[in-house]
Amino acid sequence: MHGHHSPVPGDGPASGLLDQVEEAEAALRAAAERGRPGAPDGHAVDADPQEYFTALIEADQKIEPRDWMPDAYRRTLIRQIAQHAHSEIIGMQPEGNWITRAPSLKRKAILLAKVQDEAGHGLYLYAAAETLGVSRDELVELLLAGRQKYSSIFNYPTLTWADVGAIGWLVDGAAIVNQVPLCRCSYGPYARAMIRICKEESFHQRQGFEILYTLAHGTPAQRQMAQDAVDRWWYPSLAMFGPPDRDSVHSAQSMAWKIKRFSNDELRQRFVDMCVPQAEVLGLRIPDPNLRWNPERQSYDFTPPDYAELMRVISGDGPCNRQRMARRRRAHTEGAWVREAAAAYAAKRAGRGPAATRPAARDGRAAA
Ligand code: FAQ
Repeated sequence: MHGHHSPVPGDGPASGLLDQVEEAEAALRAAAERGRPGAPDGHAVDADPQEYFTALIEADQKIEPRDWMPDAYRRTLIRQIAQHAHSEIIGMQPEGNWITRAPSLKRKAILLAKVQDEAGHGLYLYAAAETLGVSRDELVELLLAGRQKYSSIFNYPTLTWADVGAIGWLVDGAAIVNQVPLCRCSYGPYARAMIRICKEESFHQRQGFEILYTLAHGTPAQRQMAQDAVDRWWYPSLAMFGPPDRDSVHSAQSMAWKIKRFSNDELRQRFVDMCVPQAEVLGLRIPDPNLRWNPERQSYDFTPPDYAELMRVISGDGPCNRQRMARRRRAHTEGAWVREAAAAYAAKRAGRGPAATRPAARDGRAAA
């Protein structure tokens, strides 16, 4: 119908977005081959560092860990990447809640794989943040002390099996719409991590869509369960994109630095436009009486989420904030022996010389 994203299930609801990930990957390679401005040998020796940084950004080159960067750029990236990493780790909880109760062995295996992917995304992101000069331990401490955030969305409860479908379709859908442009982020390690994450997220969205499709075409009770889940997850998913542009404190600077490529409201609109035709395929209703196609804007008009609620949830007062943090603290304490054992193992391997350490370092197990 309208829009470029095919809603046909076999084609995958996010296939248009996957093409954009491929393009971003090609752009990353092209930037590396092009070389850096004014520096045929890869070094700009006499340039003013601030000017050179700006020139790199303007030329759509990537900033790499070895490069000089303004302190505020570094701090912004640490804030955003850490928040993103924490979201992946905390985000394992709402779905983890259903691993033991998934309706079949197949569903259980798929959900288990998805939740494991999220742990992996957290690790790529912590590793990207570490290239900015902080350690994963410090970031975890900041989260546990309540001094860094994670996404508001993971403070909502998963009441039924259909919620696992709604999370995949809507929450992962929102995550991809937000994250595909981050594949073009100016900071190299973050952009590269996002490419891999987005490819995996598109599978996540597909599995959620498929769960909802199955329920929506099942018994009346299953259909009702699917609709109820969509009714509860729609507005919290819209709120994931952050405050409206007029209240977004970081957007202007982050866009100037090409960390963000689109504003919160632009991405929210894109998400709505992607979901409407997909909801039609699902046969489920988006719970917004004001949702309608606007031919002038070539987009859907919609009711925005309750931003006062978003602010309450962000500041710690959502339905599950306390439970999520308590469980994360407990898991951290109970996991201390695993970290100690991994560190002892890595030290032992390191003691055996480079030939022995190489395989362990390569598959990442040494980085406890
Ligand atoms: N929740 O000035 P802005 C996933 C904060 S997807 C909590 O607009 P910015 C995958 C914001 O940090 C979820 N806090 O900020 C998955 C700032 O506070 P600060 C994770 C929010 O950074 C799926 C303040 O409000 N995705 O995990 C939220 O320019 C299923 C002012 O806001 C990412 O993190 C919110 N919704 O734009 C896993 C993507 N919105 O830091 C498991 C990367 C805003 O000054 C299962 N991040 N805040 O104290 C971003 O794209 C951006 O950081 C935004 C916010 C768009 C989230």
